[in-house]
Amino acid sequence: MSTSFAQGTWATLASDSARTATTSLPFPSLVSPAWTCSKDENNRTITFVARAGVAVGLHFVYTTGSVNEPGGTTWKLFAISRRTGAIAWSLPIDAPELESTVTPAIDERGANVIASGGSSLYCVSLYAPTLRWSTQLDNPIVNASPVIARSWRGTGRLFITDYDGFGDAASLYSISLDPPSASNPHQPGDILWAAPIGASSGNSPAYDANTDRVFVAAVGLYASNPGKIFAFPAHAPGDNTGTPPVPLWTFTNPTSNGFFGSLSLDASNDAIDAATYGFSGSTSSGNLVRIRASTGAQQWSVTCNRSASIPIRLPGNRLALSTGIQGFGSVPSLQIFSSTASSASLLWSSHTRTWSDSNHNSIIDSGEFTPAGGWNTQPIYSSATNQLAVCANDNILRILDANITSPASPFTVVQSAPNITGSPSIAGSNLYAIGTTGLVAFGPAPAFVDVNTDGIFDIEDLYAWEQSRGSRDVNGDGQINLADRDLLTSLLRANETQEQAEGRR
Ligand SMILES: [Ca+2]
Ligand SMILES: [Ca+2]
Ligand SMILES: [Ca+2]
Repeated sequence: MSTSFAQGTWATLASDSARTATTSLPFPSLVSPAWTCSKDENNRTITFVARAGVAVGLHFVYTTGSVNEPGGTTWKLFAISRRTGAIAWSLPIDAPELESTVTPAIDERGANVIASGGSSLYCVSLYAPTLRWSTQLDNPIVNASPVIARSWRGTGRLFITDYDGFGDAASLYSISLDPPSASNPHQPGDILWAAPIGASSGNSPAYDANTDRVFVAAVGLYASNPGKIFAFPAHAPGDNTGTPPVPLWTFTNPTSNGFFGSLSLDASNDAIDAATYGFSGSTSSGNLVRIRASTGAQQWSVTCNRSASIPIRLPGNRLALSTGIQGFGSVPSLQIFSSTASSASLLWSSHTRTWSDSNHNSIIDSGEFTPAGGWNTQPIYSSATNQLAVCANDNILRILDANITSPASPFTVVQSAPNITGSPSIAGSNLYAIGTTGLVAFGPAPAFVDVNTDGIFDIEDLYAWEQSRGSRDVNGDGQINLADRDLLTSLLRANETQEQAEGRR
């Protein structure tokens, strides 16, 4: 087999449909990037969305960005070669609204990637710039990433929320993914239903395949009213009639704060964790809740620094939460909480642990502490090394020792990389993140495709494929078909782009 499958993938925001933001793999060395992608196929500079995340397939990194072309600014979904950092292909999309930071989602079964721009979703082949479908929602998609729902219970579905941050007209959408069949009258991309969820901004849904439930948080009816969390059945009798299902349960936040982010699901412990963003009140304006996934019953609520980031489960009944903003009485901070079945408490905050009051005014001023985290960045936990990778507003990605068990536990930076702005993704031995100079990759380049097994990757591999010689299952799905040829062609294009770029230097 010519293709290595140890290279791994990162399919969606926070890694998986439960939004665990956890990897079983160690982080790579951050000493120097393997490559930085900053130019498109025409050597024009790409502007990526600074705080966005990226999806990673076996061969390509998927993310959106803009390019200044002679006719104006064009937004595109880019597929970037994991081996070389060169653009393999791109596809135009609508411009995102409100500097939306959306992470694309990979549907492995359908071999597609789903991106968003404006009010539209775009479903594109993983291997070539082939648009499978696009669907327009009622409102723009802002900071919300889709979740792919696949289980034995029915056909594939995608769930996404649209934006109405301070009104009451946002919805959770159920969208069909699979081709029509005897039991499925819908075309891929059809909206099956749109369930009203009030005000919504940045609320990425999560999915549990065992119970076939979709969970989504929301801002609340208006910004000064409590946030909500809803559970919906992913497949319901009314799906073919366009009637949205009634929520299985609705949780109402005990404070007046709303949820502006996603939630994490721990199905084995029947738990959902989510944090709110409170607009006033220093570093204690938000709250972190744990509720039962089965009933929506609250287990506990604890005060936290404001956040739209997803809480991360750590060993020893602890949670990590990226919080805060520089200003408005808040500061960027990584917070660690400890919990029991019925209560939780703040154990540690990076801003207080690293604070030195150098001007002796008893106020935590900018520059007196080490920033780690922030309300709009998503850290990753590595269970292999017990470390957290977290970005901050100083554009430094830090890997921290997560062995934080008491207020006295040190703030230990194991390694760091400068000029990183976006939420990191881990795939195999690689870490990818958007930075100030482009998309950056760390770790060794993944294995290359070698159809004719001569030890190099070039046009001869395409000739071999056309002549039915060699290892032709390029995408490793067990079948040999045009998807393999598409992928091979895209990989060759990225190789050529790379060689041209090197020739220009
Ligand atoms: Ca001070
Ligand atoms: Ca070859
Ligand atoms: Ca194949």
